[in-house]
Amino acid sequence: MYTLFTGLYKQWTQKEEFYVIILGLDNAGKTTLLEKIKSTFSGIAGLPPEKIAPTVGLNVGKVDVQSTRLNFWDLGGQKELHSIWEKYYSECHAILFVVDATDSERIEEVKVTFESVMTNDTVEGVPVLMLANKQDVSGALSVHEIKEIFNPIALQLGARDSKVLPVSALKGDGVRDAVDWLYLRLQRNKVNRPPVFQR
Ligand code: G3D
Ligand code: MG
Repeated sequence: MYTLFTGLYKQWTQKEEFYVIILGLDNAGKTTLLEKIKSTFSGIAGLPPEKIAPTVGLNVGKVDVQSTRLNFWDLGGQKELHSIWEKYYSECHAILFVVDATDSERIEEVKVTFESVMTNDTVEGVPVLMLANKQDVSGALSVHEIKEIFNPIALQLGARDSKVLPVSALKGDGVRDAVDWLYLRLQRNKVNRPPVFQR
């Protein structure tokens, strides 16, 4: 009886947790996005943009969506740090890949980087959300244009969930939709990547 109750108690009080890694080149807007996700979902103001320094290590953010905890890991984008990304692949439940849609000069570099992430066996089956960031800037590449560029790579994604959404991490436009999309996909992919439970 005691074990039944403690079991039930655990079920009621434990929170499902998922880990989402935020990847992309340096300057894509990853840290700005993380701060916006935190302020959108916790109601507490995040760091103002002028206080955001280039990420050297790791920035983390926790937000609760319904009764689920989402932990975001913003990994530094500089090339030298890409080898660190791999260490997080096996533990992540989803990937947010941020693209600076105003920087068409670096699109080739983005493609190479995205492809190397996607072809890594450890992230097989993990839902991937690509964000076409900086949509507040006129002339930014649209979701349609980004899709055209990345379609050949998307074919390699196989049956996994993937999507491209427009956002402005700075203004917050599209940020809630992006996290909502992730939340649903994380739930749907539970059989492949079960959540962790922590009290
Ligand atoms: P990173 O963490 O991917 O390296 P940051 O990128 O979050 O540090 O952002 C890099 C620069 O892009 C910052 O500008 C930031 O304000 C800007 N930025 C991020 N998201 C957006 C966006 O949605 N719209 C616009 N217009 N700018 C954005 P600075 O000037 O501080 O380098
Ligand atoms: Mg950063």
